[in-house]
Amino acid sequence: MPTALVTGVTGQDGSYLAELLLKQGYKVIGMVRRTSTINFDRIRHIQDEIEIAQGDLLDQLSLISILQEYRPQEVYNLAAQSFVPTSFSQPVLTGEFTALGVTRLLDAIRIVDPSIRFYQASSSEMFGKVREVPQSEDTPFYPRSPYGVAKVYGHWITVNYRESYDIYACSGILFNHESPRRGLEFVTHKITSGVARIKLGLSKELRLGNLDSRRDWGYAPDYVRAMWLMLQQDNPDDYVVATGETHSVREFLEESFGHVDLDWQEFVVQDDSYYRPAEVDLLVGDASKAGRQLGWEPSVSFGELVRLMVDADLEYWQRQLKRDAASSA
Ligand code: NAP
Ligand code: G4F
Repeated sequence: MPTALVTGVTGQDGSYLAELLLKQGYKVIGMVRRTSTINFDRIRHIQDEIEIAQGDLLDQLSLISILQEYRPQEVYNLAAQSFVPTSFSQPVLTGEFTALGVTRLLDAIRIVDPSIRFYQASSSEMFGKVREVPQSEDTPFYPRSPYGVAKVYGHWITVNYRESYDIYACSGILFNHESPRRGLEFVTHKITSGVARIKLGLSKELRLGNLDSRRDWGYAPDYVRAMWLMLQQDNPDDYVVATGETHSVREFLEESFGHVDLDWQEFVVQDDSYYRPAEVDLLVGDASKAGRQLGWEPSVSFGELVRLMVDADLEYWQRQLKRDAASSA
């Protein structure tokens, strides 16, 4: 039974990747950082099937100790400060987690077992002010946020350790991917949760920032499959993972409010406080290399993604309403 370590297992991608690895017969070690309140909402259903190891990307010794104790063959580094606006207000902390954290983990691998296969969660945010359309593995980076800058560092240190120390290290340049498990602060889930609340009479408005930016939005479970495929090849490499379609935030609004027969323009309020100091206007990926070499392709369309997220939020808020009604009866 192979063993895999997943950092960021409590996050959106970590939870889906842990499910996939369990299905493939792996022993899964999920690294979690110490918090005063346990935050296992996304992994509660598999909590008994995985092992939890305490560690932090800020703490070198914890990373070395986990590798020494569990001896994984594969390490997926999904942990990061992943919210772009926070990277503007906490740029140094973002650099510590999202940039230097990658080096700490790669150094732990180099010290404990350089034969470990390593996946780094790189991001289309690295393309930022895009140099070409669509963006591929060969497109130059031009990050537009401290988060994007930190991810560029994480990407290149992964390439550098591969070339310097012969580590099987891959960087997956993943475009935005979403699901009902997406953090509520990200625009897709903020919108679909808002739509459900408005439909059920729990909210009257939805406050948003820039509606013109365009993203290549895919479905998270498809994207974790690409991560796993990258570590199963003969040679390590870097891959763009994307749908190849781009849509504006406005289109996301039309589709999601339209799904419940509402007109988004009656409910959305534009709020300057959600604008960023620098914006990434347009992302659209060319995943043809992943298609050719990994046999990967997305399985969920933009419309399907929006609808499944709205439906999941409607179900969630309906359940909450029933619970509230039962407890006040
Ligand atoms: P997410 O939901 O924000 O999850 C981030 C995870 O990192 C959480 O489990 C968090 O733990 C953990 N973490 C944060 N700081 C840590 C630290 N110092 N030590 C240990 N763990 C720490 O992110 P996601 O959407 O699943 O994304 C996974 C990875 O892919 C991230 O690296 C992200 O930057 C990258 N990425 C995401 C997308 C996307 O569209 N989702 C696209 C490209 C790249 P807590 O639960 O304790 O906070
Ligand atoms: O959902 P977002 O916050 O995602 P963003 O900034 O594209 O970053 C996500 O995708 C990256 C991959 O490219 C990941 F690496 C990163 O970790 C993260 O998962 O914002 C999307 C767009 C932006 O242009 C933003 O300005 O939506 C716009 N937006 C408009 N109103 C908003 C809002 N974003 C948020 N979060 N909240 C708003 O109210």
